[in-house]
Amino acid sequence: MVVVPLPTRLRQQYAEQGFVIIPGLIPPSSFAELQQAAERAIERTRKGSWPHRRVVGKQFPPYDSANPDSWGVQHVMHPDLGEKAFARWYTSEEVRAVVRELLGCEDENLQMELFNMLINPTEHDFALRWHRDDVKENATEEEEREALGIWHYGVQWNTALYDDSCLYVVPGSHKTPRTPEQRKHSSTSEAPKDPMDMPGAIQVTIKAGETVFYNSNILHCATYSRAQQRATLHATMGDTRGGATRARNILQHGLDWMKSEQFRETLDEKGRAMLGRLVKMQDSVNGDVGYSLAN
Ligand SMILES: O=C(O)CCC(=O)C(=O)O
Ligand SMILES: [Fe+2]
Repeated sequence: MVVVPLPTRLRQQYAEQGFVIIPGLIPPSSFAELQQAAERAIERTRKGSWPHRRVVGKQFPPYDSANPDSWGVQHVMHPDLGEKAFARWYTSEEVRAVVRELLGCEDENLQMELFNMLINPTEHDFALRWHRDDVKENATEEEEREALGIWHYGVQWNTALYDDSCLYVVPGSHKTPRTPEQRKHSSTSEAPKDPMDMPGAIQVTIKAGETVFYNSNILHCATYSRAQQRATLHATMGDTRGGATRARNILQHGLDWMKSEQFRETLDEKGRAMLGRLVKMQDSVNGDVGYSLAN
């Protein structure tokens, strides 16, 4: 019998299904610190004193501030937020080790990207339609195939600080264009009445402390109940071997602040190297990258 080592199985499952759930990414010694940092950031966001947020009514960037009810805190590593625990965790060996494994790369390829937090709105329920993060809903089958064919150079993840069942995915859909039936369920800007009407859909449940890593071009959607507490760390990391393939998807969130010396100073040596790779990518595309999806 051939015994496949665990890391390989993880990577295989990620490659085949487009997502994988793993426990223990937050060491017990960091859990309380992250939860407290999250609570402070959420409070500021809901009070309106943290301006970088995802608002009810806007599914994708650019977000505005028209609605005070928020479903996300943007840029949690921003030096103005003053919560160093976030960058410490994002650049930690625990996180980097899993990302290296899933991407099959080395530390020297890791590119710092997004780090946001997804939270429950408090006034309204909200939901995101079925989508792929960087493929438009009206893409032709050929355009979809082409986009999915190059989407190997980064990974996205949700790490739950409280139990979280908001996300739905269609396993395996990161590799293949939508079927005509799946296309019907993902062609408008409307969120679904019932996400489970999508052929192949499953609901993803992560317990506090668990992480779901996913290919952000897997077909997915999410529902947000104002009655269900959510504080889920939501991040991406890239692989420099992809060049600027992820530029639009990442830079559409507005990452100029990451070029500041003030931010750089909050990072350790590994973090600075990861940041340097992002800045290099940012400089290589110089200019307006547009938006992946329309609201
Ligand atoms: O809420 C989630 O877990 C998913 C969010 C999402 O799909 C997005 O921001 O594009
Ligand atoms: Fe998404």
